[in-house]
Amino acid sequence: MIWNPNKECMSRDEMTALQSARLVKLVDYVYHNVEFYRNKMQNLGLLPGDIKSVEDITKLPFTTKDDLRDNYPFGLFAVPKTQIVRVHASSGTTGKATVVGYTRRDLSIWSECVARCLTMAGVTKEDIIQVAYGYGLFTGGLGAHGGAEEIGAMVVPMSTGNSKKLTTMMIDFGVTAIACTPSYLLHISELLTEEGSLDKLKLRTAVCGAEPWTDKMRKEIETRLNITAHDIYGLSEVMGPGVACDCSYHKGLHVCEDHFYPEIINSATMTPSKAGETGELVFTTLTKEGLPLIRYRTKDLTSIDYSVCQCGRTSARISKFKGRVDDMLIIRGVNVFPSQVEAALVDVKEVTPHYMMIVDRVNNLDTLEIQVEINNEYFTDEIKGLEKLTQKISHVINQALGLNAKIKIVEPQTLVRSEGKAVHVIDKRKLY
Ligand code: DLL
Repeated sequence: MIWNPNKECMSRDEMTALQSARLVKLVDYVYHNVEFYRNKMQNLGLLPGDIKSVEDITKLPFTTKDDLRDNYPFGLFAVPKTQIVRVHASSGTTGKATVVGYTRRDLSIWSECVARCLTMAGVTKEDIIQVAYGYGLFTGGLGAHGGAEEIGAMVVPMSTGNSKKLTTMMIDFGVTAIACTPSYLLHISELLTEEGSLDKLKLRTAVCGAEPWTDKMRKEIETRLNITAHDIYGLSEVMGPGVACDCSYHKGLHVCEDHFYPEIINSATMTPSKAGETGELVFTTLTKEGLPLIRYRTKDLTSIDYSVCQCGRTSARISKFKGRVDDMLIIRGVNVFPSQVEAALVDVKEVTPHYMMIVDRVNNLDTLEIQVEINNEYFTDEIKGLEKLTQKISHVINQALGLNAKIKIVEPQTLVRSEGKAVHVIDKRKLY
């Protein structure tokens, strides 16, 4: 088991050799099993034999979220549906989800990667771990769950939505580890303080991710709860949580490089960035069977450090994320694109496509208000049936985003028109 903390780490040369061997196999696999990649490679005049090592990776085409959307739902799967044992899905840019399929082997590798991350956070089979990421199509809940079971910890599959029950069980069960978003953990810390139960807490460690957070926020969580907190990264298209995680030195997130080959590119020129430079993170999945991806553009901005970590691990480390290349927002752990709101509003005849999303953080929980302009035809001195219309839009938005938003209908011509690129988002959240 590679995640065993006593296992010796590979040298850089050994890792590169393993990655090259796996890449060669992968390219042959996608060429023969995924029409999309076969076509792309043929258009570039590439044959599988042209890729001999990771040094040749730049010859290969990129893959984007749009490619997944255009091949919705299962068009990029490399195996027949009978070999897929689970699917997860994440928001697409304009409403259609991106669907990810896993074979039994994919699930087993996923659990191992998460297990490595939990091990970095000090989780062992002695722990009782609450998984408070959402279970369902989102990869957080079931992903963290699989890794915790792999380690043999006692898993409490809380999911999200009932904080009172979570704090009660945390105390009653003597929970020692938790996996959830960092903002939610801050919220939980406030609840525990209000309840006066901090001194009954057995919690030691937390594995937080799915949204950006800073070292300052980590220290705040650690101080409030008297625990250590670790940053876990992942994205559904590539796998889910467990692609990378930080160790107790918190000097970047160790990438599970034997399964996910990282590159940093300059997204303006689409060329590799210089060593240590910040750019867009790109992953090639080296071992996935269900939905293998070649040079998938994550849109996340970071840099890579290949030096050996103080913890002794030799795996490449990505720095904490510095933002995104696109306009994706993460609200309560849910990925939201403004274009999804626009696409949903087009179907509501009573309103115009002018809207403004106001994102804030109250008591460490994200809030979303969407202001929508009523259509002139439906506007009189008082907007008729305002309550009903608000409910209708709330429903449409909830269906589109998978998230509740407060809807505020405003008079025609109220929202600011932009002369340049339209501004649809005011994000008041402060990442401290
Ligand atoms: O958020 C998977 C996940 C679940 C990761 C639980 C960690 C814990 P998606 O919903 O597809 O998957 O969202 C992926 O979320 O491209 C980043 O922009 C952002 N993200 C994920 N983890 C982190 C992190 C899951 N630790 C997108 N720091 C990614 C900053 C993160 N951003």
